[in-house]
Amino acid sequence: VFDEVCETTGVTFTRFMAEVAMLNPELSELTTLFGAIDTSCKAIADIVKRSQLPSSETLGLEGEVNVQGEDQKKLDVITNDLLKRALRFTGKLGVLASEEEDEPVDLVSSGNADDKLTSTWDNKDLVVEDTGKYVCVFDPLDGSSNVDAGIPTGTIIGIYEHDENCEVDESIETEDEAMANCLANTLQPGTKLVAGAYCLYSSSTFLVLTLGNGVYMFTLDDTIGEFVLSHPNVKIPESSKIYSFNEANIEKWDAPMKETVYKWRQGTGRSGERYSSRYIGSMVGDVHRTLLYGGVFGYPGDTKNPNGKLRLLYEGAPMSFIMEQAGGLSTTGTKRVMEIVPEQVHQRVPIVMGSKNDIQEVIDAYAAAGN
Ligand code: P6P
Repeated sequence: VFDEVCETTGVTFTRFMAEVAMLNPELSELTTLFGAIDTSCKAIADIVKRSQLPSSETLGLEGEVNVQGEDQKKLDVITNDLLKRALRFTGKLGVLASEEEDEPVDLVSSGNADDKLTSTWDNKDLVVEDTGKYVCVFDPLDGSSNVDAGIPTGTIIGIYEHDENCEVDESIETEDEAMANCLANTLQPGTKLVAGAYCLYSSSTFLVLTLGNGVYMFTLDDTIGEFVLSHPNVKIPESSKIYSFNEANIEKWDAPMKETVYKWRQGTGRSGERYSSRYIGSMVGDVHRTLLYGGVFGYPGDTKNPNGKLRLLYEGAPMSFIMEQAGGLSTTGTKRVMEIVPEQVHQRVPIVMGSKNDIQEVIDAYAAAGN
């Protein structure tokens, strides 16, 4: 998939994707989608950075509550529409189905970015864009509630190939059909992902992706306005001494998870090392640190929320794909996250991901407990 130019630090994301398309003509449509993602991440980074200025128009709440019962922020809606518009410009979109639309929006003929942008705020965090070849699911600004405090936030993206069992075509006449078609195309397990990516808006702006052949990390160079390859072929340390959870919930966790973290705290776990706790409360930031420094990030199930908090489709699966491609593991404790077939678009998944040896210790603890 790649040749040495793709391993050369400093190569721009644009050049990287051009090389991928040249070496893999069948991926040319995918690289076009990533052109839209590249542009979107730069634009969102700028919006987030400027969002706290007094002059900013993006402060505060939109005044609506989304389907999850959460107050949506202006930034959520702006970044959501920005990403949809950028994807639409690829000229590939088949059907955009939204609970907000009376009729399915057939974008193939219009391809016009000024046509009615749809807000999919009934599908909090999720936008289903059916392309001619690909289905994109994404969380446009994960952790957005942290922006006012200057805490890192991110965009998470998963790209699936079209499920051949539900082709998009002009014969789709009703919104129900379009939604059914989209849902069928969307409810694919992580093992079907062709690409997983995230953008991290933090001390630097990063674009991290996998196409199933390793993990490539780009850093935005503001002077040239391009993402440049800073970490080719990222591999997560096999062991580490960092765990990253919201420990306020620890008493409610599953026993194997709880006991493993107790051992890590006391230095009586498999490595005999005493671990440190690092938790940002913003998934993209926590996963990024875990990829680079090693360790374990997770949101386990607990007695109140047996499936934890994070969403399978557009948080758990794409991030698990990246983690596995970097040599890490991602589990519910008893199941590989990437193998779970979604039943609902917003279903949550208990998830623990990170360094291979540490995650194996968790998996073995669940197995020993008979789970
Ligand atoms: P808690 C942010 O709201 C988010 O969806 C993820 O980015 C983050 O990992 C998690 O929730 C934090 O949840 O319950 O620790 O605040």
